Amino acid sequence: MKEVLYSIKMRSEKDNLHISGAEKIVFENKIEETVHKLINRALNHSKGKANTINIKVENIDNKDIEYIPPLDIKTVLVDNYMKGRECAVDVLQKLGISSKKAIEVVNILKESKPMRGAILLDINTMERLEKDFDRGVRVTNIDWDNKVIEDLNKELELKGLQNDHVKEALALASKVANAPGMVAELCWSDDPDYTTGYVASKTGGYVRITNLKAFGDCFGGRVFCFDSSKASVEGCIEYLQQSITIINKIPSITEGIPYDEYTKE
Ligand code: WAQ
Ligand code: MG
Repeated sequence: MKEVLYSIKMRSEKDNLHISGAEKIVFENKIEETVHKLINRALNHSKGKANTINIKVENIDNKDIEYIPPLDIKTVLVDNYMKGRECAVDVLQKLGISSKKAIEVVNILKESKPMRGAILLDINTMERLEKDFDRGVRVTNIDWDNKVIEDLNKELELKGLQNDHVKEALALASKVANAPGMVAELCWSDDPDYTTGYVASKTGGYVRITNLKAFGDCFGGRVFCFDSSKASVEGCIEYLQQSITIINKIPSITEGIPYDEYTKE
């Protein structure tokens, strides 16, 4: 008999402001350890100590799980966040978004308010499509397969990328890129001590950009660029918020390249 898996969702707040969240899928014998780690994360966060922590543990039906591979990882090295944002515009343009719209996508994230979910943007009209602008769309039910986690850790360690941000963001971005109608995702963290962000897409992979915001800045977020002519927005939101996805392969990881070399590619 197959072992039952559990989805664990954590979100924490301080005075109604989002501090941190997490999505995990684990076997029963890992529930306690995982919940313990997530509570510690919420209580010892660079954005402040949470005063409300919500944890939800639900068992999931194995037959509902979709297994997908991760996006491949590239890293572009930039000297400062201004260059990084220029680079993000370039990557978005490579994915077929016009330069005017690509600049607007970066500006939308720059000007966004703290949210626990992501902005869902119609790349044709540049309108936001979330039902609740304060919350955004929250991607749930996503994690790495228990069977690949050890090899993944080794591979990331080898490339100097072994941290929770990378693992969690790559899993999330791989699911987002697989959503119907999705063109690209732009992200940088709201954690003041984490300045690396990325542009991810099914065709371009997971392109990390080493600096997308100033150190100490606690504004960040995600913009999902969606093409409303390719899929229904309801279907896309349903996929992101309801479907259960497990990443069951190891990504290929390319050595970091300086921005001026990347633009020649
Ligand atoms: N669904 C939708 N949006 C989310 C989710 C989610 N499950 N989790 C976080 N967000 C949004 C929310 O607005 C957060 O405030 C924002 O993203 C940033 O989340 O390769 O750590 O967890 O080195 O702070 C990317 C680079 C790190 C990693 C991103 O984001 C690397 C990161 P954080
Ligand atoms: Mg954060």
